[in-house]
Amino acid sequence: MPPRAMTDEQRIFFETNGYLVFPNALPPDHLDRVRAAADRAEAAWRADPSRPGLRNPNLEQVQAPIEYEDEMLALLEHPVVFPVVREILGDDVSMIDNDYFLTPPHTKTHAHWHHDVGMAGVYHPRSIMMVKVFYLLTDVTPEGGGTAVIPGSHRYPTDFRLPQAEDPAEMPGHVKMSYPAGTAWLFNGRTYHAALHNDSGTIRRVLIYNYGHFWMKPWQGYEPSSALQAKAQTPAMRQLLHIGDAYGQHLKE
Ligand SMILES: O=C(O)CCC(=O)C(=O)O
Repeated sequence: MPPRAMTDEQRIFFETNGYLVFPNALPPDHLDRVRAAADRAEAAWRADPSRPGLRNPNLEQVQAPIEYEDEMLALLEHPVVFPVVREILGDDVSMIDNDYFLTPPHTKTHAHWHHDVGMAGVYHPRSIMMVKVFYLLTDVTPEGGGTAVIPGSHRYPTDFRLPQAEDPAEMPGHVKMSYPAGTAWLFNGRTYHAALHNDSGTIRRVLIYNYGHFWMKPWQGYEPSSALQAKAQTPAMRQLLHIGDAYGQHLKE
């Protein structure tokens, strides 16, 4: 059993709001390394249009960046953020999907209000099924195309009627996750969220790591390759990359 990762303040904030912010999760030297790796991944992705990911005017998606760069793979096990993800989800934590999103300047939203946990056939309104972590690689200003969340919406009943908003920024009660580069933040996958319009002149760059339980399959297109699995050096990384028996797998230390 590892030592508790979350402070009482974090536990109460997360339970109440459904999200949590980690200022300076990537200090300047780490941020430089991750940005350099992200640039290399982006260049490889642009050079080969057969590589997976959206190439839309309002979203460019380098799909599964952990397959491109060890620096991206290592972030799955971020020394501060991952222990918190594990504490929230439990010892059977695993990777569901991972992306590098680039939101071009002066573009409309690519994602209206939604939450991530809509699996049919499972009644799970109070279970935490997924936790999604965002690492900001650029400063995200309030008008810079960042994510917005509705605090506390992870507790909405499953039939909750969300107001319709043409512009996601018209949603009552939302908060904008605009923070400096190097910030990480996460949410309970049931928290309603949207991408806001990018009304700024700069690209938003963000890495997104989604975690669930080991018995859940990775999202299609994010199944770790055998080359990636061969890189797993720690029990946590093996579990994150879906190495093990489907049932009974959990971290012990
Ligand atoms: O680009 C964003 O900030 C929104 C991402 C999103 O909606 C998602 O990952 O489910």
